[in-house]
Amino acid sequence: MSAVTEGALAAGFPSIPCSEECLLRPGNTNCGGCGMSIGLTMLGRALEEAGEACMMAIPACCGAVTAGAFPTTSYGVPVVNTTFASSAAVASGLAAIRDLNGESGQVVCWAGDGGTYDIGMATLSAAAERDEDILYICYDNEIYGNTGGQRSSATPAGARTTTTPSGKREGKKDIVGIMAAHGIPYTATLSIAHPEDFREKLLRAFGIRGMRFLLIHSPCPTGWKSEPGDSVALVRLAVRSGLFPLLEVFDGERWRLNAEPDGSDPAEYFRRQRRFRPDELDLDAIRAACRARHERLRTLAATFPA
Ligand SMILES: Cc1ncc(C[n+]2csc(CCOP(=O)(O)OP(=O)(O)O)c2C)c(N)n1
Ligand code: SF4
Ligand SMILES: [Mg+2]
Repeated sequence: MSAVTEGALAAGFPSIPCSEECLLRPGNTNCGGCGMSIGLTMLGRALEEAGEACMMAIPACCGAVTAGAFPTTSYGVPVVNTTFASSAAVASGLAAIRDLNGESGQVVCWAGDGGTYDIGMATLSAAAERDEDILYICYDNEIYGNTGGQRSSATPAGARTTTTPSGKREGKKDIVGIMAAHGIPYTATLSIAHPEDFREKLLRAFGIRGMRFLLIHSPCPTGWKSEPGDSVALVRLAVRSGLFPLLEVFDGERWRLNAEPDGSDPAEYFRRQRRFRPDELDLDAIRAACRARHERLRTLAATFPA
């Protein structure tokens, strides 16, 4: 733990008001069009709106590099950089210290898909099982972005990465189903293309005690081989075509679907990213899978409503 973090912990939660000091400062080194940057900015605004202090635990990922070189930082809140495997455990410890000190505020674990779906899964599952009072947010760019774009278990089938040069064979792991199966108070998916829904879910999550898990679909122009200016349009298309459903699960039992596909063709989503070869994809099977997934979610939401 760094001297800065120790000092921040000793002094209690930060007194930095978000109105003067935003969570993600300008001038950071994130790529243009990075969905993570937009997600962090939206998180900062929601914290400001709710008047919530915040401390973050960030494992190895692009979000860790965002901080920059000590003693400067691009974050306006205290951050503990953790190993991949320990981020949810470190966040649990920060929450325990917060509670022992009688402090308030959000302990946010901000992690990539590699750190969530793969390497941090053991401590994430353990924190969920203990129902730790932390807000775990996974920004899912569907690759190990920071190390040049290797496949993770969040990489969709067909995507070319440095370790799947002919396209990944397996589909995405169902992380939402896995987290909901822990019975945690709140699980939700968010898109930076749906800012009102994004804001509402963050505010809802702040108001819930216990383990909360949010999954953000996070475009990565560098790894997706897409145009930076296309980032928001791409993830909007993912929601509209049914590739990335927006949903909430309460206590692992009650389901709510927040958006219906509008008939947009997933083919357009694949066409605009050079990580895919649309002619090699079975688009009819993908369309059918999207329809089937939404049918199942509609049934869950109707049978077990939130
Ligand atoms: C145990 C361990 N293995 C590998 C690395 C190297 N490493 C650092 S960041 C990273 C990629 C992280 O991917 P993800 O969690 O998806 O975040 P992203 O980089 O995409 O933002 C890797 C493999 C590491 N720091 N620790
Ligand atoms: S590599 Fe991707 S996730 Fe990382 S900073 Fe660049 S755009 Fe963002
Ligand atoms: Mg990633």
